[in-house]
Amino acid sequence: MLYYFLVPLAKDHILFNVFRYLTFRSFMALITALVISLLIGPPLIRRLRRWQHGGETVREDTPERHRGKRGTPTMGGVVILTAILATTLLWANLKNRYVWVAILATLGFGLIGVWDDTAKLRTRRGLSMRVKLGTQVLLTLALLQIVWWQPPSAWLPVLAIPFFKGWLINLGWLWIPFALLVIVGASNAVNLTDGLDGLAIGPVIMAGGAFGIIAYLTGNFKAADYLKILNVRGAGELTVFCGALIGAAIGFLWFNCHPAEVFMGDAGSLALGGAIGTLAVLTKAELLLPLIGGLYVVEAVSVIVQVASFKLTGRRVFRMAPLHHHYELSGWAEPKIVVRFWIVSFALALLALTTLKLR
Ligand code: 57M
Repeated sequence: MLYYFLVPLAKDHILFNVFRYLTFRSFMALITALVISLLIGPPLIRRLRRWQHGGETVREDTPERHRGKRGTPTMGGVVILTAILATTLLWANLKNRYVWVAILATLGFGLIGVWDDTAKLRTRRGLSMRVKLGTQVLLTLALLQIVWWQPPSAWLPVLAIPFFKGWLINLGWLWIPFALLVIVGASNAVNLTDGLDGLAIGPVIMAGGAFGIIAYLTGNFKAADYLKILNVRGAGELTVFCGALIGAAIGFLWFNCHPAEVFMGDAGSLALGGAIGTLAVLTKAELLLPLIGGLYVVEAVSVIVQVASFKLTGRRVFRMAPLHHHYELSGWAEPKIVVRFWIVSFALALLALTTLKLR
């Protein structure tokens, strides 16, 4: 919004020219989202605690040390959503189609999460997997139409292979189900990971930073040409969205660090995963997502391996899945698990960025 109103003033006052710069607006978005989340966090958490009459219940089969978490309010994701959406509307160029796809993905997945969280609080069961997945698929297909048809973008179905400069695969219409899998998969992988204080939100900060850099480079013709990556005109504006994502995530971490005052709920985990998956698709970094969101992938794969092994052999591979519970039952303290998982996540995000040069 500020872009729309202030950039035209640069004709009379050169100072307003600064609002034209992506770097300035992205940095200001990070600061704005951080301040918003820190300011609205306390009153919202108090309201969630009051409304939830003692917060989340903890399942019987959850590791013993989670018993003390009973009563922690959930749906703290509303803090994250508010900070991201308000900040992006304030600092991004709202004539940019990709910004709207990112906003609608975050809001849409977040509303599905709110629906599931309120159902869980009311009935302790939540939405059925069929309803939850079905609404996610319909939302994602609707979003993909926005980028697929207006105008038809030649680069969209093309996948760039990391490490191999110039190796491109054109999926054609198959890109639609592929992009659907990326976005819905990312959303549910973050959801599975959100099982320890700060565990899911930390890697969001790293993913926001990595995708912010990738969006900036992908949207910059000279940089994309130099790095031999796909140039997506207009994708650079997603850097502002990534600034908001990072700021909101840091602000939420202030309340979600151990011992957590609030859980993000599906309202946060589905929204953040949907946002990260959408960023990967819009910046043509789909094949880098398994690195940038490496922790989420490992957590989801640990569940798949555990369930498959149990069904096929009757034996578990891990003490408990997702992987963070395995380390809990191995005696690791919660903060130790979280910080070590963050370190791995950070290293994987850095590795992903090096592939932009090592090609
Ligand atoms: C999402 N939710 C947390 C909180 C958060 C198929 C199976 C792998 C599904 C999986 C499952 O139920 N996943 C749901 C994980 C829950 O967190 C809530 O959910 C929101 C995220 N969607 O925002 O509202 C609990 O996690 C803890 N927590 C924190 N700090 C946080 O900041 O401590 C969350 C956020 C919270 C709190 O205790 O209540 C969760 O763990 O349910 N199931 C599991 O993950 C279960 N694993 C399991 O059953 N493994 C089996 C098979 C199925 C693979 C096996 O290993 O044999 C574990 N989770 C629970 N109980 N609750 C273990 C059993």
